[in-house]
Amino acid sequence: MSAAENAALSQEIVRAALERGAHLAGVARIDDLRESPSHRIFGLLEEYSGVGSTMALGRVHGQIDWPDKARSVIVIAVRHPEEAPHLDWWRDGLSGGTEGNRLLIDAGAELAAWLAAEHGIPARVLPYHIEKGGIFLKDAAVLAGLGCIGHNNILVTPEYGPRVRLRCLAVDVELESTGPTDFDPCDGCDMPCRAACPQSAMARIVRTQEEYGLEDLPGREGAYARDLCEEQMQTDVAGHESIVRGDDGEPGTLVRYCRRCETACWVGATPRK
Ligand code: B12
Ligand code: SF4
Ligand code: SF4
Repeated sequence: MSAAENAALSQEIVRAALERGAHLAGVARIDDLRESPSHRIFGLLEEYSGVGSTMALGRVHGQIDWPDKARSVIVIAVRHPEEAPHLDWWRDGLSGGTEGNRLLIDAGAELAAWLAAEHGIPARVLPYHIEKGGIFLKDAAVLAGLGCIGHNNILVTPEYGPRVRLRCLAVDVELESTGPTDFDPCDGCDMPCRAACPQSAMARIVRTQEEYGLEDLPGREGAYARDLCEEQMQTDVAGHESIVRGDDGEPGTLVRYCRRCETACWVGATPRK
């Protein structure tokens, strides 16, 4: 495939993803991802077993299971606007955990079917959890040109700000990358995202360039304290709502995790009426 054909294929894939329910999409190269900040720093950080992680036997700290033979990932994003908060709520008995995750899983499956049928390219939707073979999705999204990492330590997109959730599909074909972009709304912003945090998780520098040998640190300059954020997640778990599970009618829980650093960002916010 010539370089021009390759670039055209990436653009065609992005269009196909948007037609299948994704609100944003892009392509990143696995070789670039391997060198990206989260993948580089992961093994250097203290081990983490809180919310967002899962048990997997026999794993080594810092282990990433790069998908076999994969050369590129397709990143898809679904928006989670504030006026649809239910998209983000974790319900027992809901396949995918949240309604937003279901939309991502369905869009990913449809895109994989299209890639196989139209181009004979097998694609695998990667798991969410790193421990189950997932990769760091924010880095993939930045490299695919969807946006940048903000002072709130999450992906900020020009269209929807940080109010998106992400998934990746791995393909064995080396596709032209669609990013990165030089979009940077944080430059000069007075950081309402940080002020909104109930745990002051980004109030001071907790990691330094000297310590990690990396310029791109959590919260950009090392200001994101994962342990404080995790404390809020545990508070949110404790404050769950009791529900009846949709799948088997058994008692279950609904958890609304904190997302104040996300919703306080002005970028892509839906104008209030
Ligand atoms: C474990 C996890 C958590 C844990 C630990 C978080 C952590 N950051 O360590 C907890 C439960 C605390 C958590 C909290 C939240 N999470 Co979370 N989490 C994850 C998960 C599963 C892995 C993330 C992780 O461990 N990162 C590891 C460490 C190494 O990196 P990091 O601290 O995130 O910082 C890195 C980046 O900032 C990046 N970086 C910094 N500068 C630059 C520059 C460039 C160029 C690049 C490429 C990268 C880069 O490199 C840093 C390392 O230096 C991902 C899903 C996934 N598979 O990726 C979702 C994910 C990151 N979470 C997400 C969200 C939304 C949240 C919350 C808002 C809670 C919520 N309601 O969902 C908060 C936000 C906290 C915050 N401000 O960062 C979304 C982010 C969406 C977005 N817009 O970016 C993800 C992608 C899941 C999804 N469904 O899409 N999360
Ligand atoms: S509010 Fe948004 S634009 Fe401003 S610093 Fe925070 S993430 Fe960046
Ligand atoms: S998710 Fe909540 S606790 Fe965690 S950093 Fe954002 S505002 Fe702070």
